Amino acid sequence: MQKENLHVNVGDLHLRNPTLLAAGLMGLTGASLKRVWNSGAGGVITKSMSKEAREGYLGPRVVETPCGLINSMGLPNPGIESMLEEIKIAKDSGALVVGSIFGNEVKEFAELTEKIDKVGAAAIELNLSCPHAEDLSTIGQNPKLTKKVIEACSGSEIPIWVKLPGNTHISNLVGVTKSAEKAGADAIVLTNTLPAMSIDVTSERPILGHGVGGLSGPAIKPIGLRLVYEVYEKIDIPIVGAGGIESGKDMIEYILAGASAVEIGTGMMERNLDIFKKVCEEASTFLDGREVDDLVGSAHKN
Ligand code: RRO
Repeated sequence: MQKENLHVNVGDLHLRNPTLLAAGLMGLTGASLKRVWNSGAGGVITKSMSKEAREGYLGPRVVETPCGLINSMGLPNPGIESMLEEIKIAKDSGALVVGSIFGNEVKEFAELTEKIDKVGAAAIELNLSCPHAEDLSTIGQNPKLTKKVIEACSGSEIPIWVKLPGNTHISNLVGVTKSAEKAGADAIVLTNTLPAMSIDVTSERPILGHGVGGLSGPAIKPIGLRLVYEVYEKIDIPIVGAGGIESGKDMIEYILAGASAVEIGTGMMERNLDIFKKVCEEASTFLDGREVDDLVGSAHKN
């Protein structure tokens, strides 16, 4: 049962509650997307998809830290054509599906957008921020390139969300978000995982096969929160928050900072798939009858 006071809008897109499955976990098959939707998420985001299949990096691909995970998956996915079938399966179960994509060049983003649009996804998330994907990592740090990618995708009928990196100086990040807004983006997603690493003292080598990866989980919540807070004051399009959300209180903090909705990924390790329902129940108790929509950005009030 979805609580009425948790309904939110990210621009024109209505969500039954503010929790979304973050791109990366459980997002490769229709069955897993459907499972997360049936567990109570307000929407589910696919693993980032590319034109051609990718194997990903050599393992180990994930390492645990005291307050989060570091991953360097290497963007593994079976390619857009087979992912379209998975999206259809998830959609047929009633799920609200957001398609996350990345391209090797601007043209590829446009091609992928067209395909996601046609399959009936609710929105597209342009992943401009994988923290360990060489050239791809830097698109979201470059206002001109970000604008180019968004403009190339502007033929889309469905909203375009832009997932940006959190490891950019705030003045640059604000520049990128303004550029994205100008280019027609419908929402900004902050933040992807943050570049990090772990070293094994016995072998005296990095633990991850790729060396460096992206840190997620509670360690990055205060960083994500601050980015949402600072960017909220500078742009007029909605923000989707991501980074370390594990409880209703975490979600409310992001909403007060200025997020209209939040993405949850690593939190599933702690609280399993129940996390979406639990976060909603906890937030609803806290709201005590108030509408969550009314709290967006409230921390900015004098
Ligand atoms: O697949 C990955 O290694 C990955 C991606 Br695409 C991303 O956007 N963020 C991340 O932490 N890992």
